[in-house]
Amino acid sequence: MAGTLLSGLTGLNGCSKVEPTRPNVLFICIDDLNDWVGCLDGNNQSLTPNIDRLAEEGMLFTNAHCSYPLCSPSRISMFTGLNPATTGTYDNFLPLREAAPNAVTLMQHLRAQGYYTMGTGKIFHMEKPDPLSFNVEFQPGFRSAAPPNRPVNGLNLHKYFDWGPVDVPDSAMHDTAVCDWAMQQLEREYDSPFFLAMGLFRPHAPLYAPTKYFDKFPKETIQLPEVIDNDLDDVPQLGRDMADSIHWHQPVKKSGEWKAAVRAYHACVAYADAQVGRILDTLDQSPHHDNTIVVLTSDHGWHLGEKERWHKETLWEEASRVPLIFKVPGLTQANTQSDAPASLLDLYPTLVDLCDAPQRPEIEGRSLLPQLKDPAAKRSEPALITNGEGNYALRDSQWRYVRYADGTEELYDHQTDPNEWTNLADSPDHAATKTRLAQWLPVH
Ligand SMILES: [Ca+2]
Ligand SMILES: [Ca+2]
Repeated sequence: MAGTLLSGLTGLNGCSKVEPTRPNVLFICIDDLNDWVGCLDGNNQSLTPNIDRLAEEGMLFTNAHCSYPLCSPSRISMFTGLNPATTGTYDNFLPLREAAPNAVTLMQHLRAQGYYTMGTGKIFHMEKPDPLSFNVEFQPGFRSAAPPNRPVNGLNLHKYFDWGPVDVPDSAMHDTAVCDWAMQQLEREYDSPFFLAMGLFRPHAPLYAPTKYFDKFPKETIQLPEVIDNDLDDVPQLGRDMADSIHWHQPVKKSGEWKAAVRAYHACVAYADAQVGRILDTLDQSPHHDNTIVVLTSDHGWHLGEKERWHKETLWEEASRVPLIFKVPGLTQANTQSDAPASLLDLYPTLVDLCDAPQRPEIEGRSLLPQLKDPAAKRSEPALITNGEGNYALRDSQWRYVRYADGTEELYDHQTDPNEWTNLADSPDHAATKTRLAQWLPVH
């Protein structure tokens, strides 16, 4: 990789000694953001001008997936480069250093290579600090303002499962303070390359955001996600159990709150996008703008009623697909896209390549450098998604293949069925496709 990002340094006395300048990294991780962003095709009412701008300036991976559709397992996997099945991380309760005591996180590895590493907001679950990863961490020490008289939606299903506007300025929001701190770090000078991770909590529930973001989405214009009746009829029992692990869909439907929830999700995404705009503007005006890689992603998606599901933790597209954008000065071309399958597991080896650090042998992801160099570069390896022990999905350019722990299956053809409505797993016509994909399942 050496040589691409490089601005050379001219030595003293006219002697031209060219030394590679390792790039900085600004890593933006948004919580529970699915494909409802303008630059992807998840929902055409999304308002995300700043995320879209980053996609226009860099490369967008249109078929990127988390390795686990839940906060902590996804983040542990992303930052250790290890599959959830390798570390046995299947819930939000096992912290990083218990799940993987010997793991060297991406930040820890870059730090050992001379990077100055900084983190703010939600990087690991519950904003748990990790002094081995970061030279410095900052948390604002307050939670976002919430509306009075909760639950606003009247449902009383869970304290987080609520939505509505809050009549406060952006400064009353936790993510605004996180972004303020990250912006201050970009305005400083450094003696070494830096890695700055900023974790935004919205659009994680509760779906509260300042009123002005709700005002962008007039109630009467809101469209519900496209769903069909009886979609779960051709889904194996373990999949139906995942969809119904929390019984929220019928109460949402009966209460008439579905549109309000969709509106609130859009509003929270728009609020997060505004923070992305602030940090990108700050980077553009900073001394680091020519030599800073920007990566933006989410830890997993979110269902808003598709497959009668709310929340995450399923093996379907809504829970696994995430935005993934790279802007790499001197490497990525503006406004390019890759439709090769990509996994958040790939971020570790990709950033190691881009930062000219040595790869670590235990890492299970695969570098996306071929795609960053050539957006048309193909990749036969599908993205692997785990949800609970022994339950997997594989997603390639055309197919989603799901195999549950009891051997039951689903197969969806995204060329003809982007909503994953028709399970083709029992069709003999597709036996070869299943066999080809199944070779990528983890071996126990
Ligand atoms: Ca999350
Ligand atoms: Ca179906």
